[in-house]
Amino acid sequence: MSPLRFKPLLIPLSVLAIAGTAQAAEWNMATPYGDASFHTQNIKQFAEDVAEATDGELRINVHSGGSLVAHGEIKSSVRRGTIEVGEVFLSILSNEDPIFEIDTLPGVAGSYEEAMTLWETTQPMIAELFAAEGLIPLYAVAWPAQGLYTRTEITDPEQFEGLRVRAPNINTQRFVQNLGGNPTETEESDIPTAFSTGRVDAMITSSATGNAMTAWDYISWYTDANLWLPKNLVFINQRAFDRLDEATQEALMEAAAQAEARGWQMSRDNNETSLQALEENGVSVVAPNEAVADALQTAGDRLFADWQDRASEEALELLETYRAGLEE
Ligand code: PCA
Repeated sequence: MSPLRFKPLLIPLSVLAIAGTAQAAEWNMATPYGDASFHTQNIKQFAEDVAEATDGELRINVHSGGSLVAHGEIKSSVRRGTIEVGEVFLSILSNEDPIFEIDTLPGVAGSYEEAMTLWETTQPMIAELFAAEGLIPLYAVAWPAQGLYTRTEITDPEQFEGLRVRAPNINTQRFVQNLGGNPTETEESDIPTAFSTGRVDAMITSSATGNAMTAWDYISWYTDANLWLPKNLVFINQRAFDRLDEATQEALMEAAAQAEARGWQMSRDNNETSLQALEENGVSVVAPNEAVADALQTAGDRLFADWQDRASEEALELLETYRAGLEE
């Protein structure tokens, strides 16, 4: 093939100047949750929206379910720039700062409205902590409220004694301990194995994850305890962002804002359909009785007191601001 076949077009300099430095970019994104998760479905839609809004100038390849990077490595991989975009369960970062687990505390935000207000209040501090590491949060979406999945009905707090409970983060593990149980931290994708190998008897998670992980294969009861609504956070590498031209940056941010709004609605809808799916598949969905509710409350109060001891002044102030906002 003649090298002259692709003659460069003669483009006037003035046009080149207008075109700026735009260069198509291809980004990789790692997520911890599988394709059955509404978070992943929302992320895939987000990637499609970005490609469309930028005419393919920015393409995001989504690697779901920890297939590219394990959950615990996602944040550091985005920080290093090995990948450009990541999603994490925000509260797994609690060892870095207790602000990250403010959404896994009982009695703080028990509805979608409150969870959203909590996010709006804490977002600036979270963004600042991320910025210090060269990261930019794009958006966050809450999971449905967390509850307890068990093989038998929980009617008496004594049943928590020694119960081996799967938990998705450290705070939930502490909560299980406060109840008298034995917690194990397990990734969502490892839930079926944890049950089938007899490592756990129960789990704390949402209706959404129970449904996505076909909980009816290993448990029969879901105590819908409305514990808290924890969030996933999607974030990017700042340097990768800086390399984009302004129009692409704007399109990305616009798609992120849409993904946040869409994701919260998906979470509400998914909660409804998941509770239905659980029941249709033979899981009894029940509210805790008074004695169990009291035990959950006591365990929660302890968890909250411990958190207050660890939290920074700034985090405690934000909690106050949040609470004052709810009273308005
Ligand atoms: N599902 C995820 C995080 C919280 C949730 O509802 C999990 O259980 O791992």
